[in-house]
Amino acid sequence: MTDKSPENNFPAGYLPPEVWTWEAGNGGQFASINRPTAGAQTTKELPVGKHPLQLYSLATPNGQKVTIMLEELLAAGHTGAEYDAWLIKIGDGDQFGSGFVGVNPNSKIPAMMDHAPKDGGEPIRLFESGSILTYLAEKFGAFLPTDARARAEAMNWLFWQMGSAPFVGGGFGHFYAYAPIKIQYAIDRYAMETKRQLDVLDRNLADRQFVAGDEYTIADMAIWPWYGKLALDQSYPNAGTFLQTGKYTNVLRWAKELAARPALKRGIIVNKANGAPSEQLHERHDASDFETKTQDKIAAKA
Ligand SMILES: N[C@@H](CCC(=O)N[C@@H](CS)C(=O)NCC(=O)O)C(=O)O
Repeated sequence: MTDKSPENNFPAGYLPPEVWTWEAGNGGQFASINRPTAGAQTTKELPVGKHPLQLYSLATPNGQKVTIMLEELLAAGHTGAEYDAWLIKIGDGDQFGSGFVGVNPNSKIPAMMDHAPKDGGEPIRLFESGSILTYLAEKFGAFLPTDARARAEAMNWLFWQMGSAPFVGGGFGHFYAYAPIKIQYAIDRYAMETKRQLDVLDRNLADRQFVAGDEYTIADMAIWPWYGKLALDQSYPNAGTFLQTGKYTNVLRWAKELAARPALKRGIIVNKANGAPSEQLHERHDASDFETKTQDKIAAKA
């Protein structure tokens, strides 16, 4: 790779070497927990609770999608969706333990095991939030229309989210909020793309109640933790003002409607390990845990 004006690069004078080499921490916050190789870094088995579904996760937007779905399934009467949710502290490197890598070779939350698959066979491993949502929707016959047209539209928006959100999280969020230095080029590039995506969603929601039509589906559950929270200014400090998210009135209307759902409210605090103590349920093993095991309740008992 050649560059005619290395003084214009950042840092000034930087030229990519012939061969890139890794130095611990050279990707800033979050990259410091990662490295350019895959596989287990420690030997550590995963706990297994009493329920058929075992979730290993953290309440980031990707994790919240799945706990929203599980709570919606339970609220709709699908008792087979009972689950144990175990906390995976990605800042501490839990995702590189051998047990976790066995469930997700990509070392990212969320990951899940189904110990009671429909065919009665061996447990099934699940990773990638979109795959988990689709698996659950098919297993329980819920939140994914069976009509081919409606189903196609739900899948369109589910895959839209999976493909688009990395530009929001890994692009805009990273460079605006987390990078150790503010780089205008990067912030401009990803702010524009994030606003473009919000506009895509806003236009789509102009004449529909939910993202895929008049049914609440896994596409809504996947999109809300990313774009709903961003519109409601619950994602990155000051990002609502910076991106003027209040202008996306259809997204806001939809985001508020979903935020009022009791199952969504429960889902987003499962495996949450930051923020207000009353909104942190580190592990979830029973429906009653919401009443007794949030961090404020645990502190009050101590
Ligand atoms: N496409 C994946 C993305 C999962 C993902 O990026 N998870 C992040 C947290 S939101 C993670 O586990 N990061 C840990 C790491 O990068 O080491 C999905 O949707 O499941």
